Amino acid sequence: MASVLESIKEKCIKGKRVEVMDEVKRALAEGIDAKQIMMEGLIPAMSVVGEKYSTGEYFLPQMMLGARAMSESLQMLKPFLAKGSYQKKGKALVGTVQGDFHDIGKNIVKIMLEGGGYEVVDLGVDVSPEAFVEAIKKESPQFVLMSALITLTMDSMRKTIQIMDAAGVRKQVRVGIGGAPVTQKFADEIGADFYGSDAYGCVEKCNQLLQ
Ligand code: B12
Repeated sequence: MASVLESIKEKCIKGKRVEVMDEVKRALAEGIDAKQIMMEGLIPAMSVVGEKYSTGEYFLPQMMLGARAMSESLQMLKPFLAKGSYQKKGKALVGTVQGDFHDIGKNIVKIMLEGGGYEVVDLGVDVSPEAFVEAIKKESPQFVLMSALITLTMDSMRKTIQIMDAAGVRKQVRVGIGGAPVTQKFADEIGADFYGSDAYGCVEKCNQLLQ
């Protein structure tokens, strides 16, 4: 019989939202850690959905069903993932860059940071470079964290750093970037302070930089 984590993955790939949520509840009731449910059930499902879309087996509606099952399950896991320290260590702005509407990864980064004791201001998706700059002036964060899932929108990260520089706010903050197509090489190229391949790594990098 398939394990509950395999079942979550399979049902999420098929976009069966209600069934995925039932299985997530079952996993929690069995005492499986929320982080494990996310890392071994939901996130791998999104990779398979992406592969199926790339090969033409899935079209946009199927990709949307998978994403909805993932997002709603994430909401359910949020209280378990974010139950960390409540003493705020610092403030971070998070946002998906201009032209890009993918927000699942950005939302996980936000939840993990909150669980790690950070105050997070979520700018949402399709955030213009100017909106990042305005928010830095208004919120005075220590970190600006940008997410991109589309190769073409990675260039918005470069533009955002350039506009932060021109507005004289670049040195006030540490800039972290991530998202599936982003790499350390790209982070070096555009002058970001760090790259993170996952949300846990992001919290660790922020902690290191605060020291
Ligand atoms: C779900 C999904 C969608 C959903 C998005 C729902 C939502 N609310 O986000 C929907 C169906 C709406 C969608 C739409 C589109 N999508 Co889409 N989508 C995906 C899919 C399948 C999964 C993405 C995802 O959520 N992954 C799971 C999360 C958890 O992973 P993640 O985002 O990478 O985040 C993790 C890390 O990267 C990291 N991280 C993320 N951000 C940050 C930030 C920082 C600072 C740090 C440190 C770390 C970090 O931490 C996260 C957790 O550990 C991917 C395939 C894939 N393999 O990525 C395609 C994919 C990204 N989409 C793609 C495309 C083309 C599109 C569309 C243009 C399709 C269309 N024709 O309309 C539109 C985009 C419109 C737009 N302008 O944004 C392509 C992009 C191709 C490319 N390389 O440019 C992909 C790769 C599919 C494919 N194989 O072709 N999509």
